[in-house]
Amino acid sequence: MSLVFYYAPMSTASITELILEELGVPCEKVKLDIQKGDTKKPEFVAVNPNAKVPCIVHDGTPIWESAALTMYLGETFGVERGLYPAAGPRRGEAMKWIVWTNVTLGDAVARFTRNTMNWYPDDQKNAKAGEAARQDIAGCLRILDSSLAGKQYLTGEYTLADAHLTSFSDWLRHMQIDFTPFANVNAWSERCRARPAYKKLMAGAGA
Ligand SMILES: N[C@@H](CCC(=O)N[C@@H](CS)C(=O)NCC(=O)O)C(=O)O
Repeated sequence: MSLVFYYAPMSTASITELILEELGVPCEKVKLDIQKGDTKKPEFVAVNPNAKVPCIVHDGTPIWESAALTMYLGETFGVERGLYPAAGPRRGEAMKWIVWTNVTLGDAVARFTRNTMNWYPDDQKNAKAGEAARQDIAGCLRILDSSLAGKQYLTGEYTLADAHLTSFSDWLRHMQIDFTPFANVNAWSERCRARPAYKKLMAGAGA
């Protein structure tokens, strides 16, 4: 088995890094420096034409998109390790949360970032769009909060869907999004962040 993982610190690849750490699957890690243009180099674009991380090459097949990676790695390595549901309704639930993270929450977060963060030029920002996005993020957190009521994790037991959303939600914290009104989200997040795999990655953050 050969598994190559292309990543950059403090990027979307952190999600896949946590998934691989939870799974404990041996892989060759290739660190790219986005600022130095590594993702745009022809040798990487030949692997991922989107020129983005995360990307894996599993037994010669390139796979990209963090949501696809969590589901693929979960199906391939996670079921036997008790970290991803076998095919059936519970797997459907895990997939629902993984895709929701990237598509629904991800869209609101992308709009919020683009319209409020100081690394985008002011003339490309729209304050009303930024405020609408902030409210959409709060709406997503409300949905998450009520879905977690009476549950330890998204689908009952901890799965890679929890890891995926936990890693993504670190980005929300980084953007100073306040989780405190969402008690269930807070408690769930603390449980996920107490896991050895998460703590290990945080201890070496930026490596
Ligand atoms: N939808 C993709 C997004 C990946 C993405 O945007 N990656 C960024 C880092 S956060 C990247 O590699 N950017 C490289 C560049 O801009 O050159 C996913 O979920 O995997």
